[in-house]
Amino acid sequence: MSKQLIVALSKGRILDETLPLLADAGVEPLEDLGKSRKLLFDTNLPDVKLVVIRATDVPTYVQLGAADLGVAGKDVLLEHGAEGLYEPLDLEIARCKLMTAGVRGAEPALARRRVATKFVNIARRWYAQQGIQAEVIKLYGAMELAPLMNLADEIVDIVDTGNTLRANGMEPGELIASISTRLVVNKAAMTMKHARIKPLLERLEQAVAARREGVAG
Ligand code: PRT
Ligand code: MG
Repeated sequence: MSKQLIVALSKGRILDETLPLLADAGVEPLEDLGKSRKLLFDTNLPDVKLVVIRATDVPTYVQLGAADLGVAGKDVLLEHGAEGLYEPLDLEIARCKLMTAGVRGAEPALARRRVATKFVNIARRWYAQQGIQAEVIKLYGAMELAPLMNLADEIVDIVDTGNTLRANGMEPGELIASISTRLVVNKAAMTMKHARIKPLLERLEQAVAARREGVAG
C-alpha cells in the first residue's frame, strides 16, 4: 500500500458542505474544484489527494481500496451496503430524510404496492420489514413523477423541506431513515495506514464538533 491517502468526495450538494469541513481539518485542494474539469486533485498536504466522483460511486471506491477514505450520504451507504467499510464519523451535513411518499389524500394500495425509487435495496428491505408486498421499480431520477403518471402507487425518496413533494401534489408518508453525510474508511487502510488516518479523523471530528457548537451557541 502506498503512503498516500486518497479521499473520495461526492460531487453535487454534499461537496459544497464537505470542502469547508475539510479546510477546518487542515486539508485544502490546491485548485478550485468547482472550476476544474479534473477529477483528481492535489492538496496542501503532499500525501493527501482528493477525487471527486458520483456519490453512488464513493462506497465502491472505498470498499475496493481505490480510495482510503470517502464522504457519502447515509442513503447512498445504506443502498450500497457496508461491506469492507468503516463508518467512523457523522459529518452532520446535508441532512435530510428518506421517506415514502404518495399522492396527497390517496389511500395506500391494499394489494401489491408499486414503489418507484432509486433506492431499490433500501425499499425492498423496508417494505419486507413492514410486511407490505411491494413491487419495486428502479428509476434514476424525478421519482415524484411516477405516481402522477400512474407508473407507481408511491415512491421512496429523499425529503428535506417537502417542497418538491408539495409542488407535485404529493405528501410524505413514513420515515425510513434520517440521513446525514458520513466519513467512510476502507477497512484494510484503517489498519495499514492507521498512523496517517487517525490524526485526520481526529481533526475532522474536531471540525464537526466546532460547527455543532457554533450552531448551538
Ligand atoms: O444527482 P442525483 O440524482 O444523484 O441527486 P441530486 O442531484 O438530487 O443530489 P446530489 O447528488 O447533489 O446530492 C445527493 C445527496 O445529498 C444525497 O445522497 C443525500 O445524502 C443529500 N441530500 C440532502 C439530498 C437532499 N438533502 C435533497 N433535498 N439529496 C437530494 N435531495 C433532493 C431530493 O432527491 C428531492 O428531489 O431534493 C429534493 C427534495 O428536497 P425538498 O427540500 O424539496 O424536500
Ligand atoms: Mg446531482
